[in-house]
Amino acid sequence: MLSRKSVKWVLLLLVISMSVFELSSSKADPRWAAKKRRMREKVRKMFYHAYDNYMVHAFPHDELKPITKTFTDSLSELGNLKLEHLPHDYNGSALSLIESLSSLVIMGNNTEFERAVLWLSDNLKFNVDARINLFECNIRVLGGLVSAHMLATDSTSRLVKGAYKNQMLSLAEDLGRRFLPAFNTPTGLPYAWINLKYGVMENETTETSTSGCGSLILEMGALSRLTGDPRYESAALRALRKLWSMRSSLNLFGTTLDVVTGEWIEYSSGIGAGVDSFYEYLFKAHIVFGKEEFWKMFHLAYVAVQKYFRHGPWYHEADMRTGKATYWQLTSLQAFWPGLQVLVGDIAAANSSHRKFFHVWEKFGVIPERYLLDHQMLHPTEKYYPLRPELAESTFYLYQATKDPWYIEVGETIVNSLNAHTKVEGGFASVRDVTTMQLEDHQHSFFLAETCKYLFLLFDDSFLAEQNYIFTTEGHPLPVLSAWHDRLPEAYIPTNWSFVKKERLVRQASSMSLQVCPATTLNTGEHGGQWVESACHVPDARSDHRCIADEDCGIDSTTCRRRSCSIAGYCGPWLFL
Ligand code: DMJ
Repeated sequence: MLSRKSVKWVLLLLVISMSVFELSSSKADPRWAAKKRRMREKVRKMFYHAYDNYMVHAFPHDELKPITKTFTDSLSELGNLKLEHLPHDYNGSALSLIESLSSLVIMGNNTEFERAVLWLSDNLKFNVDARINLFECNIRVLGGLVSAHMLATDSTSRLVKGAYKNQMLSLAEDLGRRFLPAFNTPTGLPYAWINLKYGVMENETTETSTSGCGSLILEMGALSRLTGDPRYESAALRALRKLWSMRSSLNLFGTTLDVVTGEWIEYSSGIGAGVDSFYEYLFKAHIVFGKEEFWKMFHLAYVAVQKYFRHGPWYHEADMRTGKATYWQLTSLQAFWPGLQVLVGDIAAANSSHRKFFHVWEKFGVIPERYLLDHQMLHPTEKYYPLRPELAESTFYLYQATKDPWYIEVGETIVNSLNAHTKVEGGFASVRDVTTMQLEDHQHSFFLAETCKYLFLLFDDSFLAEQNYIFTTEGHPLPVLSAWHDRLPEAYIPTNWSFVKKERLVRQASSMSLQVCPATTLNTGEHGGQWVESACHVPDARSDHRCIADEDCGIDSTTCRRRSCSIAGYCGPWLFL
């Protein structure tokens, strides 16, 4: 099994591989550098086309309708498929502006960031009679505000002196307080819906999703750390622990459940809709809060996903009780998974799945919401593409880990498709049907929060130079702070990696050949320093490859994966191979 020690290695290797390629590959090549600059400017233009149109035609309402150049107050509609209990007197919460805050900072527009922060400080109110989806409001609004607060108060003096008096945090706290009644259930699992003014409504549905109650910990945890009020983190943690206790003997979860009885409703699940960010937050919470508990949960859950859902590079759904495959479907949300795998260090697996998702993008020009793998056809009612970010997100992570210029080309294809198929005079429109490219009058806020941000970061990651960040599931950066960790594991501290600096590093083959290990030229090589060796390679403790425990085995030089000790006592390939 992959031990705690192994994950340290995996993370260590990931960061090494990032630094290795930073020194050696496309960045150093002037043609790629010029292309990246050109593409960065293209993405910046896309962002401002979306943002400016929102500000002109929709602000302070929630989202832009780019075709009719009007607005929708969609915060109350998010996740509300049947559009039930819609408010009569709700005029929006400037959702797209909140979602744009961290993107503005990443693109270096501090003036607009400040303007937005000051406007929100004076005008945003949560005391509104609107029934909202806890998960959506948490990732978009609470996450947007908490992240903006941290960006406003870091050491870079982004805001004019004296202009900021923690208003984003006060707003976040006000919102967080309004979330708390949702957790008042016999199980501690929160209701999926809450009225911001009146709390949980009478006869409210008790059905929620796994991601709905399992991916609140980053935003609510950060809110507690920032305010000193432990209630937010405790509520999210209690819900997460309850959810964890509901796993099957195979360490699998369902997709929907009842918050009052604590029983599963839908036993089938995968890594897409209704579950995706649950896995993501187990791992990211481990990085942000340094808790061993999150790692242990993630590890077991990840192994179960790889065991029961994975079919080559594809992921299907399975019944949590039996592990038997249920639905063989590709969904566009699944495309985030390779990005998470990069963070974990499972880069070869990430690369092969990402490649498949990209092929689907190439085939249709964008990614359809659902594709039936067993029938090789589009789902009859889910042929849409609502400007989702997941493929761009994974492309960004894979480029960070490998610095392989192939991912720059992938990004270029994504940018070109978005401009060719979804750009209209009044912004960017969702695709209703990928077979006809007929458009729909909706620019989702995550286009500003995530799609444009990840594309920008793919071509220009200077924002990441001084500080480590974890991006929430909505793409809002939270700095990784040692003060938030119980104990910062030594392997995470870059100053301990002196051996990396000594070596002259060169780039290896393109990931098109599936060789994704960063390479290093060692001075001891037979051709005077030309011997190319993987920088991931850590030899086994004994040269005969015998072992007693996983710790005796090093890192495989071609897959960059931790080797494990077999029952027969030999170091072999890593568990996930
Ligand atoms: C975003 O709101 C978040 O990434 C969420 O976790 C699921 N996906 C949408 C965008 O596709």
